[in-house]
Amino acid sequence: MTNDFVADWDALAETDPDVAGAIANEVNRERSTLRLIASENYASPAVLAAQASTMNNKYAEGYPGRRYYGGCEFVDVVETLAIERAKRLFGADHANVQPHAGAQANMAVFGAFLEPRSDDKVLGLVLAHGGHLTHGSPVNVSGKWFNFVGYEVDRETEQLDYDRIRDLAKQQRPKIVLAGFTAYPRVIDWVAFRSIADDVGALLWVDASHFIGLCAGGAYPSPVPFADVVTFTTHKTLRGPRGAIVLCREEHAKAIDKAVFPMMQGGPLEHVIAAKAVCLQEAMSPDFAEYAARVVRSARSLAQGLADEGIRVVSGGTDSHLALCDVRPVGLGGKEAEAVCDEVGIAINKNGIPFDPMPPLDPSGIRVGTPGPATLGMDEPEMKEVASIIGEALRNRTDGRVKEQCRARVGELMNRFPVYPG
Ligand code: DSN
Repeated sequence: MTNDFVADWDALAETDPDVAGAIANEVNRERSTLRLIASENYASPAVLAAQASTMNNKYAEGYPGRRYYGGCEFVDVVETLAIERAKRLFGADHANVQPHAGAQANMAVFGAFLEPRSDDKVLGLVLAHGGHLTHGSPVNVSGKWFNFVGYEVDRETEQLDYDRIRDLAKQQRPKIVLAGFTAYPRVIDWVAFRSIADDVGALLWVDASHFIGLCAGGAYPSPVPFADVVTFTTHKTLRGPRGAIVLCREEHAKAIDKAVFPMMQGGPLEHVIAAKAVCLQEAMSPDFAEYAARVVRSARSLAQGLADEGIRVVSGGTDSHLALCDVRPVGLGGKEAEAVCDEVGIAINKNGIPFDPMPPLDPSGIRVGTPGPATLGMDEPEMKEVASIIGEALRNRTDGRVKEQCRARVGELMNRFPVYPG
């Protein structure tokens, strides 16, 4: 099989040196920076190649076999492959692979099941405790047009309290119970959520964006057997292109498909859907299961290492790819911690912690994650070293010489585990 047209770097560099230069700088930044942002990863060269294909050029409104344009026979092949692989990988009745991003996948759930500005309620975790902008934030359409009621984690354990969520559900009678979060490190009890939804006759919607790759690799419990609808992004732990997928039970398939197109989106991004098909295939391999296990064990190791450095790990640990940490015990806030880590070549993000007394733009915490380093092959010993570097840098944040040493230690790790080696 040959393809005599492939995306052409030389053509880009000649046509647009400004864009080409920024892309080259980004490759170098990725090669020299340790990626601990829990929602980021490295897509494989095969995934990147599919995205850079001529499927970019094709309009294909509709679904495979039912398009509004001619010439869709090959985009139909990739979209069908993506659909069938998503169904097989997760054991789902139905998959819609067209959402451009997680926010659009979540909008499709609203479109399928809710009337805007009606009494229909959704019960979701508040953003400040690990929810998401699209889970009812007042600045997002989810909170502007839909009626979200927030639950919180328990103040003592900093974990979900299923009895309290059940009580709130009985009081509020939501149409949808939403689980699945962006900064919640622990395992989520899908049986409990299913039973809460059943108790009040609600649908169970899971936003599995953060941990779906771990489910694919068998390292975190899958919500798919329990939920009516599951949305997820494909670029986080699943290690695919930027985009999203909706899985649902057969009875909701028509409503979800209509909500994605034509309600929320127009032409699908078939080059990205091709890349989604590739990442789904990759996620079926034994290597991927080993990867998912490595993500979780190295996150545990990183969390323990940070605790050993005097940083407080929210909820006492992690069962997933991320740890949420309260950095106040080492004498600073999340914003400064992010900046210090950045100076030594470690990318993390500041993050609110449950019941945070500090404001969102200068919160008490940081969020760290291992999907990126685990893709590079790093494991528990490297995460111990990373925790030690972070502890050293944060404690000695005013000492340029120590920070230089920390940067050199990060450089040594990045040399041993190269990003996109040539
Ligand atoms: N921005 C993503 C995250 O970092 O968790 C969620 O959309």
